[in-house]
Amino acid sequence: MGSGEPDVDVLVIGAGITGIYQLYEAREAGFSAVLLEAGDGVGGTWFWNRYPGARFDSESYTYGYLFSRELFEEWEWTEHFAGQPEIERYLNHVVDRFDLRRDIRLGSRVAAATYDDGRWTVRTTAGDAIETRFLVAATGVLSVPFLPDVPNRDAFSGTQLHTGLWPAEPVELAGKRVAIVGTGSSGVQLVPAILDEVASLTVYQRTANWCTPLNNSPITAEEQARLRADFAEIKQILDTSLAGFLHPPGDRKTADDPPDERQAFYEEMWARPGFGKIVSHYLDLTFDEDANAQWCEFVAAKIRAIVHDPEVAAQLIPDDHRFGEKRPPFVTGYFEAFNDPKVSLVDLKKTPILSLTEDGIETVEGVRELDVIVWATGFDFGTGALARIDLRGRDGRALSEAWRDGPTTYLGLQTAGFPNFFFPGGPHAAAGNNPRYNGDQVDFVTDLMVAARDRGAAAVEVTAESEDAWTAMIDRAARRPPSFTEKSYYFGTNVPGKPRKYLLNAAGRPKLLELFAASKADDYRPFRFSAK
Ligand code: NA7
Repeated sequence: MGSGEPDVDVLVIGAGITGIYQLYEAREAGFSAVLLEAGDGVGGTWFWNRYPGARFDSESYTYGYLFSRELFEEWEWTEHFAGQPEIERYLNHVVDRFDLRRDIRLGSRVAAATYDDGRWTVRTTAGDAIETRFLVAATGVLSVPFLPDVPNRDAFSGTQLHTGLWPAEPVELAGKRVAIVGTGSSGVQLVPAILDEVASLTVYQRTANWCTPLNNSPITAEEQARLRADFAEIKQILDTSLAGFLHPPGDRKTADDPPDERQAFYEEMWARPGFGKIVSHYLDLTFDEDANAQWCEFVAAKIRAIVHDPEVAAQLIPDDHRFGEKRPPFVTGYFEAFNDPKVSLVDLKKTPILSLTEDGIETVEGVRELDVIVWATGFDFGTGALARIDLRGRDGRALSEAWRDGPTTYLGLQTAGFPNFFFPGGPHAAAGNNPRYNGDQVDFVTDLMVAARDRGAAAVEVTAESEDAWTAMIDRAARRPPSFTEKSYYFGTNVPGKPRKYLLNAAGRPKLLELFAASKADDYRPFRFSAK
């Protein structure tokens, strides 16, 4: 190793929304680039999560790319919150529109990557090796499905599926007795989507979630025209907003409205699309316990009004966390589904799963016979994908070793001791609408690679001091409201044995943008450029 030029300047891992953009940006910056993708198609999250009902809960036009006005104008999303098939079509369109496919190798899973002397040698599970100057892991935060350790998993003779690994070929659910384990964003989307076709549906719920309506609708021709005309303004708002949404921020606190106006405001929020009901809510919603409790009571009353059986309604109302303490799911017809006699709810806190049997799921109440079990049990969030690659930086140090107690990063995109290695969209980055801050990171990573090239430096690496400062700030900020709490998988809580470390960017997107700008203005002082 180390002699001659590497095979490529930039190797990107993962053809999700971040990786596709990174490939585009690397090429625009004049780098030779290749992208390795484990799946048989592009789309990342939107390739793998093809379960019925999978869809955006950010507005489609705020989630898609903004780097090309032509792309924005020519692609017509059909719904304010597009479904998975349309999203997958969009990402394929982008790849073709910008001629990216020639540099994408599908079915190519990266097993290992080793740094030495200003370059990375990347090895695939098929045994191929590629040398690259820069390595960008756009491997995502929700890309490694988590399966709970249930006794006798293999004893079940029916079909088992995970929402995050849904097969490309149609899954026969018609007339089947189906169980869904897990009631996070995926589970609650799936329930109403398959209700009509199945013979019975049993929902295994460990924790009830604060679900509120998505309020999706088709985009009218008039709205399409307005979106096109407003591109510059939309981009400006999205590029400067706190969390990457178009929704206007709230402007008053709960107590500023008298009780009757407050009820009217809550109704207005309930009718808002998607994250509008958080972004545009009372300012103290997630800061003030009493303000939060009042909204929770409003949502609970809605659930009681929708669900006919009071006992079932009570089970569907969270009793162990505030609104916003965990990532709130958005739903279409979820609570209504429980009025269908073929749907039943099992409370896993009262009746935990004991094991699988040949015929179904066994709890203390006996065996429920099933044909299909869907695990909607989430992901090894944040670090899962990187942990599964044998990454070795300077002196052969393994990333898994460096991150034994949780990730340490600078701006959620690089870690000391791993030169020329970047992970936009990874741990310590997430701050709202994913593609917006991931895109910010890709822009910065590309600038940094260009800066290294311009200086004739073979290696660029964040200093330990910069990394320590950012990581300490994340850990500190994670303890302050209105952050998610340790009940959230954002702390790794759902995966046994995982360090309890905050995996989002608790400082938010403005801080990220501020430090990108400061770093550039300061000649990239948080980084060290070197000959190897
Ligand atoms: P989530 O939000 O992590 O939800 C996973 C669900 O699975 C949740 O209800 C969990 O209950 C449940 N779960 C997890 N482990 C178990 C075990 N061991 N037994 C029973 N139930 C379990 O994943 P999703 O796929 O729904 O959503 C992921 C993201 O996609 C979401 O945040 C959005 O960004 C889109 P728990 O609440 O932990 O008690």
